[in-house]
Amino acid sequence: MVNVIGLGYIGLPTALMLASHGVEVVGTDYNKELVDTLNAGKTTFEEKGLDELFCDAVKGGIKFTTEYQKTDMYVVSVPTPYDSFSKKVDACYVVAAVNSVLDICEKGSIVVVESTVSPGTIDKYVRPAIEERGFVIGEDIHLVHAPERIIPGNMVYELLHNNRTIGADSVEVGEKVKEMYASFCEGDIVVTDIRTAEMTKVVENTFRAVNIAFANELAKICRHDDMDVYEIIKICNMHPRVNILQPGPGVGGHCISVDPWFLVGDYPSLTNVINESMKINDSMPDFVLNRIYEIMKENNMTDISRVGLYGLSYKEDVDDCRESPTLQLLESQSRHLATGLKVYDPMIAKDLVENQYHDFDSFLEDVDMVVVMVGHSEIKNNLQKLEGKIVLDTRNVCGKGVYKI
Ligand code: SAJ
Repeated sequence: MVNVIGLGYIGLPTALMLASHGVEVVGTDYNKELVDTLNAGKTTFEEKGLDELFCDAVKGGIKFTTEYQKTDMYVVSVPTPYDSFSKKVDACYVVAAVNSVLDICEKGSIVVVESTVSPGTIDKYVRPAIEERGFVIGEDIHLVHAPERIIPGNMVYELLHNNRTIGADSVEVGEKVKEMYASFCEGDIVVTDIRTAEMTKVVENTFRAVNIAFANELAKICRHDDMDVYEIIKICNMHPRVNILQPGPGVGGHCISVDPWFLVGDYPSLTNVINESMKINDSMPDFVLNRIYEIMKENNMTDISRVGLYGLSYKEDVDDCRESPTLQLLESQSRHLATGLKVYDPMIAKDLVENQYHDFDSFLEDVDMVVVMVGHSEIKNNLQKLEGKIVLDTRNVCGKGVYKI
């Protein structure tokens, strides 16, 4: 039996995937409300294919509970928040989960940490916590780090098809964990050591962050001299060795906007490119806010409450708002003591911010200018609704003839 600890964005799909491929799974989360929702037959977030996977997992006998289970295999997928001041990862939830496993596990159990951690976290925080309890690692308990790689918006497909990395102290234990993941994973599974696995995960996300920052910097250069950044990127990408990403209103989500800071926090004097890249990405919401003011001026608009932000989530077709550029922009606006921007997102049912609408048409009625912050399918399929509005399209989904970043 596998006990998956933490049923959030990664733990839940992983538990469901295992259970729908013949593995006996119990999912544990300390949030009773979340467990009750799952036991009532409902999933807890929007994700393509998740509901179907949930049905298969229920047929496969998955159970959800707040209790840790006595077994020999644990997968820990709890959050790893980072301290925005020190830029360091906070491993407290991982350590707490491992401690709870130690309270109950069988001798020789394997604990697989899936949560993203900064390189060295397992050695610095997890091993000492285990040893302090008198357990001998490698005998009483085995430690493994198997960082997840799935992208929100295409999680189910990527869980099945992405290659995976497993970091373990011994090859035998690594191979045992590989066997578990191979129950559903059709990609290659590489077994390496823990430190390398920790580093690869953070490096992958840092690679993407730096490349997005490059696109964002190009957007700023092009804006400065009124050049079309999208046309330039399109032509550059026709070169066989160039593949530039897309500029946007900022970088959100709990991965790419966070993980590279772990490296900056740990190696401050060695991370110039990464540090500058993160600063460029973080500057984008303010850059968009300035664009809004510029465009309002150009159009003799004075009332900011006639401007609407389309999209609150951190990217298209997901309902996850963590570190979202729209939230960052609103925060920056309120720091400048200006408020009044209207907001609408078809994926967000809850009231999260002031002046939030839940119906596209009423939102459009109340604004003269629409700022596309997220390119949800809804807007891509309803571009005609924007006719007659001033449009600032930060995602390049509205075609030509509108303002861009
Ligand atoms: N973004 C841009 N321009 C681009 C691509 C993305 O501005 O060209 C923005 C998005 O709008 C979003 C942010 O960057 O705000 C991040 O989105 P994303 O789709 O690039 O990535 P995430 O954060 O959803 O998922 C990433 C993935 N990592 C990599 O591709 C290296 C995923 O595989 C990881 O599993 C995930 O982080 C994670 O959990 O670490």
